[in-house]
Amino acid sequence: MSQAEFVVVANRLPVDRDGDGGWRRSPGGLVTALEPVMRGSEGAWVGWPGQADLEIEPFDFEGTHLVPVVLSADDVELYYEGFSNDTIWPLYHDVIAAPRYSREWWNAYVEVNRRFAEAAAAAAAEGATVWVQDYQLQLVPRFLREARPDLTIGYFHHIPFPAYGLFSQLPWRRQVLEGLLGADVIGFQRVADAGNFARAVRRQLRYETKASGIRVPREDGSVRIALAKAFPISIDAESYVELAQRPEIQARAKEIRAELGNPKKVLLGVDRLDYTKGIRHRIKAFGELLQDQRISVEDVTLVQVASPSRERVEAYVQLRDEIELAVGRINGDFDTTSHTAIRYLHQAYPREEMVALYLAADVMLVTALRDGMNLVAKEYVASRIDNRGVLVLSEFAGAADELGSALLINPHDIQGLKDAISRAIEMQPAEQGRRMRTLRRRVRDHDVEDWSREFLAALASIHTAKEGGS
Ligand code: GDG
Repeated sequence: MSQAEFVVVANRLPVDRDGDGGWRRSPGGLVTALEPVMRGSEGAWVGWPGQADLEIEPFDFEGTHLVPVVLSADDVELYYEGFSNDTIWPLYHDVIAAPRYSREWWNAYVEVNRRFAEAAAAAAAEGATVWVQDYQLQLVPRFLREARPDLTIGYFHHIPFPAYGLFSQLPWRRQVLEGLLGADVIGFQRVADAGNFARAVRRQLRYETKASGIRVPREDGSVRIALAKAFPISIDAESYVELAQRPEIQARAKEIRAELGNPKKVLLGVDRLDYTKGIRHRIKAFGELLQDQRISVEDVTLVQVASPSRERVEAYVQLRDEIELAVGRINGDFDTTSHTAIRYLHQAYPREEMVALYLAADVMLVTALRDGMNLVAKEYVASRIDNRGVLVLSEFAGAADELGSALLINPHDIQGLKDAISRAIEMQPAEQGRRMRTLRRRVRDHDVEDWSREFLAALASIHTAKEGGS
């Protein structure tokens, strides 16, 4: 097998099984982000094909060499649903749900990370660049460096990195920090995440940091510099503009409003059904606005798309019950035979339908309690080619660092959230336009290609320094 100069390592391969046992490109943002880089480099992608116990040989797909990593049903339960999604996910999102610390899960996480690292080591050519993605694979950079010191290794962390007081709960905090520090560049969404990481490294490992550089001692006593820095991720803004311009999607947006009974204002939430997204807070604020008679169901409808997610993890089962109870109560209290308060959709939709929803929505509600970035906020903004609509955005989402012209809110402050929703509903077109133009400029000036280019440029400068013998 030929080896690749550029290798991506991610929990999932960038493909899904289609109905006929073939493969199709999966719709995710990461796949779109890396597509131009992969195409230009004839790279390899190491990841899980998405099905337990599926043993398949590496294969080529649209110019990328795909290297499947086998996960057994036990691995999926312990490494993925357990340690990744029931320990790291809640801990790194500021303990919104209680993280569970299980030694059995940790052991599986170590073992599976080692397997990913071995597959990546086998796929990479001498001196290649390897880019590891996200919190499921925090130990891979170190394992990879041990096996292949010739490689240049990058890691990008898509979710928040918590403050030291929380991070230090993790029984395996040292191993995780050492795992990440195997990388030459460790990328985060926000400046604050990179800062939290550097502080954890100083406190736990006693390494020195200067600006974004961390001095990591090697076994031979010499020191190398790892870079920990913010590289805020973005979207393929142009593709949202293109979808929003399509007449059939604009027509669908009108149809959606008509199907809702042509209310004066449509509010929209789009999230994976996850406790980090603040869906309950949003629903509570909306219910109280109805209760206070500040709005009525004839005039205002909330559409909440909650796409199914992690349905075998207990915290998600509970969350779904709570949300559905709250929605049922509010609809029971306020619906009329012709109008509904909350149109709740526990389904996933094609991207075309998402853009039609964005165009149909006067107000977009992003009320995350903690979120690495939140791409939905950027997608809404990119889609509003008419420069209309209001984004209500949580200051706890990474996107708030860039999208300061949104109505920024603290989702825990229900009164403040209610006032912001009211203000959004009443905002005049001139103010909507002013804000939306600023938001759109930011998203279009910094799209996902800029993100990957900037990250890879940082990696390349380290690569060059290595070749220069420093
Ligand atoms: C993680 C971090 C960070 C959702 N429902 C449907 C659908 N989606 C799409 C959205 C968006 C994506 O899924 C969700 O991205 P988010 O950024 O909002 O959130 P996470 O899934 O939690 O992503 C996050 C991100 O990684 C990238 O680094 O921003 O902070 O948590 O693109 O549109 N897409 C379709 N149908 C759905 O029903 N087609």
